[in-house]
Amino acid sequence: MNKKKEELQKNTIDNTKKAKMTTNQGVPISEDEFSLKAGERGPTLMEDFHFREKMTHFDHERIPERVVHARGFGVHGEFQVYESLEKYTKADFLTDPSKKTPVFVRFSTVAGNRGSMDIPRDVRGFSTKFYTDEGNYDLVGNNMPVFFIQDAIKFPDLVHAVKPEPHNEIPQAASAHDTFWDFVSQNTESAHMIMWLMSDRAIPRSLRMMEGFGVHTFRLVNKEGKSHFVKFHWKPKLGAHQVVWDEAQLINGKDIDFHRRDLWENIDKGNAVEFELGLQVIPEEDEFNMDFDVLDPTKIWPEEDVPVQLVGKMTLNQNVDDYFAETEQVAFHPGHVVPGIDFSNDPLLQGRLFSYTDTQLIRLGGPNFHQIPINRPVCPFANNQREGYNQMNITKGQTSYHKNALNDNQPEPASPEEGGFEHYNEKVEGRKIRARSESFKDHFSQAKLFLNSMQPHEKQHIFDALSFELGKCKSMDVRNNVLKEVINKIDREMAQYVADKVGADLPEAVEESTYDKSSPALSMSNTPASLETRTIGVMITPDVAEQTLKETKEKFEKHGIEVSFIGDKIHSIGDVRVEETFDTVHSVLFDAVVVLKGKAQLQPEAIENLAIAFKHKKAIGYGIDEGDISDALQFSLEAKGVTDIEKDVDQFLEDVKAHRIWDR
Ligand code: HDE
Repeated sequence: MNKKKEELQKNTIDNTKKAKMTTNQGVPISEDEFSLKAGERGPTLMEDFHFREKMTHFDHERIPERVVHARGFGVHGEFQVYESLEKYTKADFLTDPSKKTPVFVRFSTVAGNRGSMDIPRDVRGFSTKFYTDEGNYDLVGNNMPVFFIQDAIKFPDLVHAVKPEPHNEIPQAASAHDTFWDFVSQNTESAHMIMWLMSDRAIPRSLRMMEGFGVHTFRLVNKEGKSHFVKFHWKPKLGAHQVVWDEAQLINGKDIDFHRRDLWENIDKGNAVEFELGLQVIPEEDEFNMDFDVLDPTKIWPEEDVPVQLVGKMTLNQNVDDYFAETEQVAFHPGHVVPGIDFSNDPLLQGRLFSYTDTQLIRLGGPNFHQIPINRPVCPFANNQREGYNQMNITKGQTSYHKNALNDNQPEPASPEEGGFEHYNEKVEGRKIRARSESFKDHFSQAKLFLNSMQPHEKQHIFDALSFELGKCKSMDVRNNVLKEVINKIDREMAQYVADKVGADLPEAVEESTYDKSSPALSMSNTPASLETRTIGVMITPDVAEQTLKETKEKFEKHGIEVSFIGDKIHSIGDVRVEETFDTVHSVLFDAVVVLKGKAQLQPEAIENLAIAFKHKKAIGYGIDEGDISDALQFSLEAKGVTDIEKDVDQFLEDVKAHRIWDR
């Protein structure tokens, strides 16, 4: 148990243990079925304190959901740095390789409500709270390294545009509507982020299989006071993988909880979920050596120019005990930093530094939200901030001010040498001005860089996603504006394709971005691939032999693959359980499918599931005891990625590992 989990025990109540039911005042309850009435058929009495308490609590059980990132899922884990990073930072958790720092991570979608589906086309939040010995450090990032806007003052506008439209609250958890695309056409700084959002990064296969990014440029400051600019990355051990858009839409219907279930179950089974922390570091003196402004959050530092150094590993390994108490009440803030980590002047980051505490005040009901168990640091803390709603601490002493002579100035600030936080001593000078720096003006080069870096199938997915999204817009003006102001300026071929698809005007050829660099690290095709924790749905006819089932299971499970048998009903064949049917699952819920046929004919649902798996470019395996299936199927057994698993299971496994047969 890590230090934070241990600390949480103080507030953990185990109702699964034999416990007598009481009121919140601790009074034992003799009966919990009937309210207190004047006569069996009479009115309920006001004096029924048990009824009143139970109902009042229920009436007040909801708190406001987060204004963005409302739907989230949290897990515990720990982080360990590989080697001391003291040349860059004095942060204790980044300089002591023997230290295991507890973490709590909350993954989220951005636009949808708390009850929305797991795979809309959306950005994913990736927030990490490190409970360090020097206080909590929050890395509140996303699964995309850039953002839509360059200045925080535009955030309410962006969010109002992407959220359901205010007059009818349609659509839920989707950017495919007029107000969002209108915003994009009027705010072309979003061009680069739009490429990410239209790419497969926006529909991850699993929360365990996506990258994370701190987005902004931050600072690392070492003991000597020297500062480096830094970009933070999380690299998933399993690589970054996606589903396809048609599949995502089906999954959202078949299993709205697809991502959280995947994470919960994998952690529950003891499959460690691992991410490596990566740093891109440049010395402060190199601030002006890039062909963009390092303060601009719509720009990446191409990994080929500034390599990502992998400096530590985060292992997520424990589920929460109580979703509300932990995941819903956790309060992240990019301003929660520790000595050795500091901010840059990125105007988006600067605005975030205000917003996050402000939002917790309304969401968690007052200034003492840091005392909620999940938010409490694991190191000692002391100051003069007493009172306020929901004060949980009883602080001794007559004085609650500094300086004082009555209590010897306790609690006393620590000097930087003693570990006190010292803001980086940056020189700042300027006139007050509402303006954007000229150096933020280039909106299209890196959008083009991203497109240049895609494999053909990835590029096609972007074109198709744009066609879907603009096709959903009702306003012709919006479609035309996006094409003219954004798409056409990034890439002519993309403009031609989309204009044709959505019946919009093809804008006149303009000087599109001529940026010809590419960055292979941006393509998801270049991330690690693995068989571990992959899922295979094995569809069977009712007469398949027990032995065949056992052998098939064995064949896959030895590679860490999870096998589910899907039959006409839930039953046992010998010792083997057929736990799923076509009522309970679908091929979209698996990475790959296999069909095992005995004498009996394939069910129509199996044929349909296979066709959909084929369409979604999944590996398909088959094993036929008797007869033939080629006539029943809507694709050829000779097609790429369709394999007889009795003859060539290795080929099938290769295809599963490759995730999809993109060139089928
Ligand atoms: Fe957030 N963001 N954000 N954001 N954000 C919130 O804080 C905000 C931005 C991110 O799991 C809110 O506690 C502003 C960028 C994540 O609990 C709110 C701006 C990035 C989460 C807020 C941004 C993020 C939030 C809503 C523009 C990636 C979920 C609830 C200046 C680096 C945290 C809350 C969790 C949540 C404001 C832009 C990531 C309103 C004003 C850029 C992962 O405070």
